[in-house]
This record gives sequence, C-alpha cells and structure tokens, in this order.
Amino acid sequence: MRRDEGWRRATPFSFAGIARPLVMGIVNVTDDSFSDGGRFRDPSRAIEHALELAAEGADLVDVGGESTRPGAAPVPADEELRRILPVIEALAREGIAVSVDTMKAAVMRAAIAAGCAVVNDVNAFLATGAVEAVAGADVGLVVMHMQGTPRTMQQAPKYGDVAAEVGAFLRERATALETAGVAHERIALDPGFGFGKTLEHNRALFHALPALAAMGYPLVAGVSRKKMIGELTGRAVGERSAGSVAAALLAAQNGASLVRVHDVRETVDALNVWMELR
Ligand code: HH2
Repeated sequence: MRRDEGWRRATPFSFAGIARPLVMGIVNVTDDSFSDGGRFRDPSRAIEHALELAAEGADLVDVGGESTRPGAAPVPADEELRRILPVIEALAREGIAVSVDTMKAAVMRAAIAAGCAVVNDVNAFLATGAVEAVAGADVGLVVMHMQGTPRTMQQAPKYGDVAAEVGAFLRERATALETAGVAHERIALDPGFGFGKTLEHNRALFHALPALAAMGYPLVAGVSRKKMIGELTGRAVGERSAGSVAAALLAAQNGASLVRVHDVRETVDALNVWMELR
C-alpha cells in the first residue's frame, strides 16, 4: 500500500492532514531501556536498526539516548548527545523523518540543528529552557503527560479522575506552547501510558482516548511492550508483540493519530488490514 508522505514535507512541520495512523518506530541508543537496552548502544547498530524500521514502513523514527523506564537513572546531556547525534545526522541525510526523545533543552537544540523533524518530550517541555529551545524552530512537538519522574513514578501513582487530570494537564501545556509562539499544527499530545499510571489508570486512559482526541490535537499512544501488556498477557518483554499490536490497533480505533512501537512491520501490517476492513 502506498503510504502518503505529504504531512512530513511541510515546512514549518505540521501534523495537520494526517490521513491514517502514523507509526513511530523506536530506536533506543541506551544501555538500560526496558525492552531493547544495550542492543543499539553502538550508533552504527542503531542506524542500521533505524533504517530497517524505515524500510518496514515507519513514518518517523524516534531516537532516544536516555531511558525513561521506571527507576532509570538520568544521563548527562553530553553523553545523551554523544549517543544520538550520529544517529540523527545519518538518518536525516537519508531523508528519514526523525523524532528525538529527550527531556533536555540542550539536547533539543542540538537535535534540531542535526535535522530532526519532531521533538518528543515525556516531560512536556517543563525543563528549564525547553519551551524556548523549540518555540522558534520548525519542528513538530509531542507533549506527554507523566506523574512524577522516571525514578519514582511507579511507586504510588494517584489520581482523582485520571482522564480529566491528564486532559487538563495536556491542554495547559499546549496552551503554554502556543502562547510562546508554537503553531497549533505543530503540537501532538500523548497521555503517557505507564508514566506514573497503574493498569487501571492506563485502562481508563484507553477509554478516554476519544475524549482526549476531541481536544483538537493529534494523539500519540505509546504502549509497545510495556508492563501493562505484560500484565494483560502474562508475557515477558520479548514476547509482547501480539499484545502490543492489539493495543496499537485499539488506540488507533479510539482516535490516536500516531502509535509509538518497537514492532514496526507487524504494526504497519495490522493497521493496513484494519484500515481496509473497518
Ligand atoms: N514511552 C517511552 C519513551 N518515550 N514517548 C512518548 N511520546 N510516549 C511514550 O509512551 C513513551 C515515550 C518508554 O518506552 P521505551 O522507549 O521503549 O523505553 P525506555 O524509556 O526504557 O527507553
């Protein structure tokens, strides 16, 4: 199936006009990511893997140099850049749309200069200088909700009404970015599955996806191989592909415009079948 690409050629970057759910393939240039930690630590292996994901149909490749798994230790900016810059530069040269998965303003600036198309921040551009780093650039922004920090977020997540609180937070962050000069079309929102959330919180957010989508921004859903898939299937991390594909399909059905996944080929096939037969 021909996969339309008009959405990513726009300058400045725009999420407007996404006609089908897009697939973000995950490349973790880390030692300690929960699913693929250590496998792509060497930049040349990360580049090779990213090229494979692009060939399998990833619309965007999400490159990260710092794990955000529960309990993960922070990585200094210079080390994060050492890991990811060669990868971003190589992929940008190949014409592959890259998003950078980072919480740090300095890393955002360098990644933008290296050619990334999207900045994906699990910390919703709350770090000092983050809004300023991206506001004047031509890149798309993924704004994610997290309760707490990766080190502590799964210890005792608590909400009154998780969907309402996540929705209000995302709306407030989108408004802050727009006030700083970011065009509405550059913003996508992500409820942050597993980031300070129990299985029941994640379930409530799945049900709330249509209401979150009605806020008028494209939604990103990242559930691939996460603990919630393990809890629902009883499977170890390396055996969660089928469960993850099912969750990605349901997220798309509930209004997600982008799904962030490890298993690109399987997800692309499933989405193509779903789109033809729904
Ligand atoms: N999840 C992870 C990392 N980045 N970004 C967005 N927008 N949404 C997510 O759900 C999300 C994300 C965690 O997954 P992964 O990259 O596989 O693991 P790690 O953080 O251990 O590198």
